Amino acid sequence: MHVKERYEDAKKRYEKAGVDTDKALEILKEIPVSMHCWQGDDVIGFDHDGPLTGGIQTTGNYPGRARTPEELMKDMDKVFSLVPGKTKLNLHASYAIFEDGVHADRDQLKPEHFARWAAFAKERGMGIDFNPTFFSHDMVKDNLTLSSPDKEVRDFWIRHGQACIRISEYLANETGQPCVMNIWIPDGYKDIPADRLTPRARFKDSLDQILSIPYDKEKVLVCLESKVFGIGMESYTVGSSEFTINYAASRGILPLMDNGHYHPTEVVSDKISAMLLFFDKIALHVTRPVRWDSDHVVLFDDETREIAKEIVRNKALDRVMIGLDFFDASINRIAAWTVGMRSFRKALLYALLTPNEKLAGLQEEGHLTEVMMIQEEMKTYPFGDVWDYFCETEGKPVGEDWYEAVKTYEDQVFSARK
Ligand code: RNT
Ligand code: ZN
Repeated sequence: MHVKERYEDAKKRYEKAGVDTDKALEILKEIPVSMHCWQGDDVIGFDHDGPLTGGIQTTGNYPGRARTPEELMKDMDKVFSLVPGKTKLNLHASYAIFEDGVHADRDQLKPEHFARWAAFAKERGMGIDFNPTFFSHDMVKDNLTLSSPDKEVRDFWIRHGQACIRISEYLANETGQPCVMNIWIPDGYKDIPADRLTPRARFKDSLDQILSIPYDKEKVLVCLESKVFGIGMESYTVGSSEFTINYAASRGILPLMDNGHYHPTEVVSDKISAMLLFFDKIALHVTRPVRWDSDHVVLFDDETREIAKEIVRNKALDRVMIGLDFFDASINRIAAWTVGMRSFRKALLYALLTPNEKLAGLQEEGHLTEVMMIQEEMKTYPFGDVWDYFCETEGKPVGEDWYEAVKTYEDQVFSARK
């Protein structure tokens, strides 16, 4: 049976369950998902030679890592050709492009250092999200940046944060789409600290200084990402969940939740509704923690589906800024990106194909047996037929066909990168 015929059959089955598949697909293709540039080069960037620091780690040594802006852009284009739906580009400050070799330090970065990225996104009709890079730099002293006791260190990173707001506004102006600018700092201590308050007070003050410069709040959506621990910062992080939520709420910025940044049995899917009651907008880093914040490739798994359901059924598609954040260096990086992007889009489709209102109504009336029964039965509905049809109508490969393109690319392009 052809993709279209399979779709027509599936559509009838979903109709009986109270789900309009055509409408679901219309919504699905417009949901922006931000693709992080850093999967392509193991979070290294172009502005330094040193290693990845800040308590995050890539493991693996698969051939083909992008080493230049040209290689990274080319790799991303390959991914874009395999991934259906609306995509945004997520950049880190460390991916600045210095023309004619004129280097600028992090606190001296200017919009011009991102002009080629702006042009790249514009040509593809994409928006750009942005991140200051508070790691992999020698001004990170003793794992501290904005919370450091050393004023020189703090001031350097405050200037970096301010520079990034200006760059974010420039990117928003260039692309005509708001720029989500996420602040994450690694700051923390390996062992039990003697003072948990003072570093947090300094972090708070540093953030206030970053946000004190004028910027257009419609165009730049500043976020703050929390984290429970990092490698080498196991006992304490300055930017804990409580710090971040309270800071964001009191300053009118967005909290960002990364689902690798909580205690192992905590789930972000359960937090979204609570946050939506108090924030106009929130942001997510969707990742896959395996035993720790390992940043494995996002899959179409239970928690990913549950996160997507919370966004869809709470009618929060324009209030939750979705970005992916993973970096696996042990497998083909184009495939890693493609699987992650396709998986999250699948999760969104799964949520859109769930009879959400009917289920909520049953819950309200106390029919909890039926809620469980329907949720289980929906799992074996012909979801794959709708997904395949979506890929086909978007002009993207159906099923595992995309992997052929990745293999050809690996043979032709990666083999020359040794
Ligand atoms: C680190 C945070 C952060 C980074 C990226 C590269 O634990 O998740 O978001 O992964 O900024
Ligand atoms: Zn993150």
